[in-house]
Amino acid sequence: MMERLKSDLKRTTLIASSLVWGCLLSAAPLRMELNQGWKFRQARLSNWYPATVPGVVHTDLLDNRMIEDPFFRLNERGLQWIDKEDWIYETTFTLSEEMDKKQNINLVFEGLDTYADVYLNDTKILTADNMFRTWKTAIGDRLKQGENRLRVYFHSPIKIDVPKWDALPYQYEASNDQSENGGLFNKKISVFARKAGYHYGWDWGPRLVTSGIWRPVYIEAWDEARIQDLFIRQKEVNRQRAVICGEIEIEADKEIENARISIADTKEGKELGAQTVRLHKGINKVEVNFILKKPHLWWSNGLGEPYMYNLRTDLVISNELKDSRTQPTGIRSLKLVHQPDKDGHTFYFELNGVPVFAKGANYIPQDNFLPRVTDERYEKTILDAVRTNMNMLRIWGGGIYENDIFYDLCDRYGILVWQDFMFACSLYPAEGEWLENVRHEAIDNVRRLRNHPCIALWCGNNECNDAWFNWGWQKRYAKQNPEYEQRIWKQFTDQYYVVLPEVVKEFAPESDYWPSSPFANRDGGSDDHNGDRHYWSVWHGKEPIEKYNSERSRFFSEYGFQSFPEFNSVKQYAPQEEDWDIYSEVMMAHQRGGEHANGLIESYLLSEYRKPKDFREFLYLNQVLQGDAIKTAIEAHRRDRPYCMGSLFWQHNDCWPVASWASRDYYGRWKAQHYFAGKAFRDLLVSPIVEEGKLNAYVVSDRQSPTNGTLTIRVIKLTGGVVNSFRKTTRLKANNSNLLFSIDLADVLKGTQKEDVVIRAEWKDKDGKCYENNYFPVQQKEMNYPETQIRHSIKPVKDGYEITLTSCNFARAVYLSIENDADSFFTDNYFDLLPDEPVTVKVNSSLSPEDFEKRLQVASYL
Ligand code: BMA
Repeated sequence: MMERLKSDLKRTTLIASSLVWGCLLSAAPLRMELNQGWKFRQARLSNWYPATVPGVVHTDLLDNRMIEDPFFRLNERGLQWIDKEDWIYETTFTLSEEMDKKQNINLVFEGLDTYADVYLNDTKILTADNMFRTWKTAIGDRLKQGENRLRVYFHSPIKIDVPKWDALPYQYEASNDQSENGGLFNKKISVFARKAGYHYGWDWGPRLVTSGIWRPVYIEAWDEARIQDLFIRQKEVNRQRAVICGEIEIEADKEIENARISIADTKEGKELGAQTVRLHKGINKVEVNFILKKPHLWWSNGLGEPYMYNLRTDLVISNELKDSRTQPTGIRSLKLVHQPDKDGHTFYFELNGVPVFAKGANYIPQDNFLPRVTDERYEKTILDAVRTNMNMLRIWGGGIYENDIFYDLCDRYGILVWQDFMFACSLYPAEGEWLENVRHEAIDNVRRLRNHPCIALWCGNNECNDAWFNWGWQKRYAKQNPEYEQRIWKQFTDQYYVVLPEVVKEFAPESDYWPSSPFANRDGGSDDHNGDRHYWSVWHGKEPIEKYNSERSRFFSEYGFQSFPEFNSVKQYAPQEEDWDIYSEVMMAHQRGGEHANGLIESYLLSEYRKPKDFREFLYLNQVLQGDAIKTAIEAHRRDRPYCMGSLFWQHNDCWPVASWASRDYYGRWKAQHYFAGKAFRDLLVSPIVEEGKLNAYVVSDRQSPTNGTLTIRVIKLTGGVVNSFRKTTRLKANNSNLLFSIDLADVLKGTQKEDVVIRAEWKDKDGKCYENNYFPVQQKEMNYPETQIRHSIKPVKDGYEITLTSCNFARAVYLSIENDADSFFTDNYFDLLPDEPVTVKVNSSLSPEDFEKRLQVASYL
């Protein structure tokens, strides 16, 4: 699958040309990857070592056994010297004869992290200072016959930026920069570098400030003319037609009389439009307009097929195919609806005219060492969103503009992307050269991503606006010196209200721009009637979990709750028995919220559950607690539609093994939360809750048409037997939160103690598809869970086993694991067993039946 995906996306040169034109054409642009023969060294020392490109210095040191695994136990601490050194990377290359003959030869770095001087045959050809930009330079007249030497000198980002900090009379806020862990005391210098913020540490991440050629580097060579850029602009899209303008940039090295540029749909094998133009030397902008009648629309996960067109653009000169580019794209209209209504302003996404309730999570980079994230890891990350019924991921501003593959996968699987620009929880020196650098970064990335149908929004930053108004930043500067306050605020407005929106408007005019997340109004903090909201009163604000039920927002773009990874994962980074305590030195090094965060977990846990008996049980219960919390929030947000139209929890993933708000740990293992979220995000949600003494049951439908079915409510004794039951057959309104049942809890319970029952709500579609949910009328520690015995039978099936479990009494949060086999994946886990109602789950495993039986462990909460 990945191979196919990759080849779909490659710029089609010779192969495509030969298919279309029946012969191989030597005129096409050529490309040579420079990923071989690299070596590296510490600039002031002399020994060279083999290097991997793309890569970063930390992983090269690791591969050469010069450092220990940075993620293991306390190793991060001993590696802080690396970012204070300069590093040199070097390779040699020889151009093929064919390439050598071309008129135009460029060297392209898709990413340099970060302060780099590039030398070709000892001449400096490039100076780079932004890891988010693409760096390209013409090298034709600097090439030698035979072997050429390419050298990249990386300056220490610390040595470059500390003097900038020292020179200022004021400091830029950077609340998550762990300068003290890097030995820099209070010098928070991350704001000066256009480099991923999380490299400098975050409240879930280590401080490992990398350097390196982190994305592909290659040489491209061409003659006469070539396609330089391509924008499939969707000017108007509806079910009847799509008005498309292909905006193509052709670079020519001379005047060319007759150049034909055409766009074809390769799936249909049909030309859609063409233009013949005269090309001038330099960049030529050409438009190819066409209309697609009754277009096959692109839909997000859950709403329909994410259909992708394959559009091929050909450049033909004198009957010769000069260049060809295939651009997969989805045709859709997608906009942010932000309009006044009786409560404030709406905030929702409308896809092809349909209001979409956004279900999903916030996404951070998958590793501190970005180039080692494989395509398989990317695919699993996106599929884990699809499998849990998400339709949106927010790429958060303290990381990176993701690799193409991320967006390709989101296109393919129907995951909408909320794209932050890379600024988070900080203030920046946004003026002069620095701001111009940002403008180029924005242009590079908006251009690169604008053909992806998944992109739903460009957002200025993460939390910078709220921090200014609500975290006391503005007041702090005003008190220090009003001139500082004014200067920084002007920089802020220039960046987020002028430069970034200008770039979006110019390069992706149909896309929406939102100044910050969260954001309500200019000149103020976020609120719950307008815009999006980051809700952290549960967790950071220590409010009880049930507060999720009453807090409102038009769109929750963040909320979250922490847990530790499961025991099998903990053993990978903290394998020694002395580590197995949440306050051990090693576990604390992998808890960046510090003792405060551990304290929060403990106090929430003890207010909901009874005290765990040991470390392992603590990890298990912490995960169930996190799952309960996020389930509560998602259900509340969905019940509140259409007032609320989005629920993105914090966070989908981790960048190293750590206690965090993540739903899946660094190794990709699902926490209880991910299972719970998957159920709470299904297209129908049945959600029972006691409100003002009444048991209410809502059925929330994200479907586009009404649904017929039956709601059943059962009050089930924990020891078996039904106390009371209700049934209602009805028609559910489409795209709506439907309150279907509301009866006094006392009448429902018929005198049975709350502690002795579980309330089971089920919705069954007319065609039999079932949705269920359990509701507990009191807190978990108050429940009278009876002792029970969980029986299971195991059946071998393809790629693993099927396990059927039954329990004579109710069993809460049944947890299945395989001792010392962390990679088995259970299709369901941490689920409840109703008395005598079997549940079957599948697990992938290559263990023998005997081994599997022996190592399978079944636990539940008592
Ligand atoms: C949010 C994020 C992150 C942070 C998280 C947890 O506000 O934007 O900056 O990691 O909270 O504190």
